[in-house]
Amino acid sequence: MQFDDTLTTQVKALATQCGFARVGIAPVVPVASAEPIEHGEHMEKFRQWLANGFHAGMAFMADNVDKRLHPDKLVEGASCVICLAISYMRNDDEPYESPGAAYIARYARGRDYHKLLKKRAVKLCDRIREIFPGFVGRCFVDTAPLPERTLAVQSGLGWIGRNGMLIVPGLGNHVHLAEIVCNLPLQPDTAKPRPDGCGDCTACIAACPTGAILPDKTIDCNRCISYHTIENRGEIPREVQDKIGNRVFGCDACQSICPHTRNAPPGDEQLTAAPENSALPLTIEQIRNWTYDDWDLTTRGSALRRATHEMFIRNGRSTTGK
Ligand code: B12
Repeated sequence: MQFDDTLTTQVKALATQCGFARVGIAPVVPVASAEPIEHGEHMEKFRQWLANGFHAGMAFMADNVDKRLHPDKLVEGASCVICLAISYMRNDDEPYESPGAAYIARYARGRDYHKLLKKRAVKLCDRIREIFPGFVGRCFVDTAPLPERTLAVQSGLGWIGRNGMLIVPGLGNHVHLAEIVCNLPLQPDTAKPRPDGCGDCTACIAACPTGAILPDKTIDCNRCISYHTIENRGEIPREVQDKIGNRVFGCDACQSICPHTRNAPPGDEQLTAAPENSALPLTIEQIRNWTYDDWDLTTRGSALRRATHEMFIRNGRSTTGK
């Protein structure tokens, strides 16, 4: 394919204008086989992760494996993936650490990132169409069978940290990702993959309360507090409950400890702003006694809505309160 350098520069400038903190271009060729980055590493790890049952109860992770390894199958005629990132870094942890407080993962304290990133990505598509009328593309945030972290690495946005997170130089790992799989002749950023900045640091592995981080930078969800509080619809195993502390939705332990996060600047203002009806921070006692209407109001416009009312009550009862 003949790449268009001028268009590549224009699209990247538009992405910044639409509110994305970082933008990179990944090739759309199957993540399983593209050169020159070790795409095979992703494919092998992903298959092994599933085979070992590390996806726990998330059966959907085993669906559409073919698409997940071949993003070009999501959009006919696609030639590249525009990878986008926004930071949700925040420093308002104090109220969540006081005695009796219910800990909510940082990403879920602000506005629902799915909606905000999608809105900005759709706006970006509209702007692109103005300069390239034949543009065909689809926007994705989190929910599609797309290997978002792998694509982000392949677009030069950052590297996969030992905690499994995409770490973006200058932003850290409190970063959300979005993608536009499209037909533009954009120059991929594969020539400048980010070097692994973790070095010998294993702080995240030591910080994980349940030992869920595996040596190959993937997570055993059977042990992950984030999985159990957000995705697991059944019982939380006793050994996880014993280590859950005051977490009622998600976990930030492996991110907070990361040296690349400690000095990260505050995240996007709109993304970190509280949704209209947010009642956060709450106490564990309040969560344990949450009515359906309390849940319905507080989770509106927030990623918290991924956990049902019943799950919040269960999570509140599973905490050790500390
Ligand atoms: C399922 C899921 C979960 C599950 C499982 C998490 C996991 N680590 O697998 C649970 C519910 C536990 C979860 C938790 C969280 N999640 Co989540 N989750 C996802 C989802 C939907 C799929 C992830 C997935 O495919 N997992 C399977 C594993 C095997 O794949 P992987 O983690 O991507 O790892 C691959 C890469 O690392 C790659 N790789 C490794 N080394 C290398 C090297 C090279 C050179 C290359 C090319 C590739 C490569 O190979 C691995 C195997 O395929 C993605 C969105 C998406 N569609 O991708 C969001 C996503 C990963 N989650 C996100 C977030 C924010 C979180 C939490 C921080 C929320 C919280 N505070 O509780 C935690 C973080 C836990 C952690 N340390 O990973 C963000 C992460 C952004 C980032 N900076 O990395 C994503 C991308 C959503 C988004 N659009 O912003 N999540």
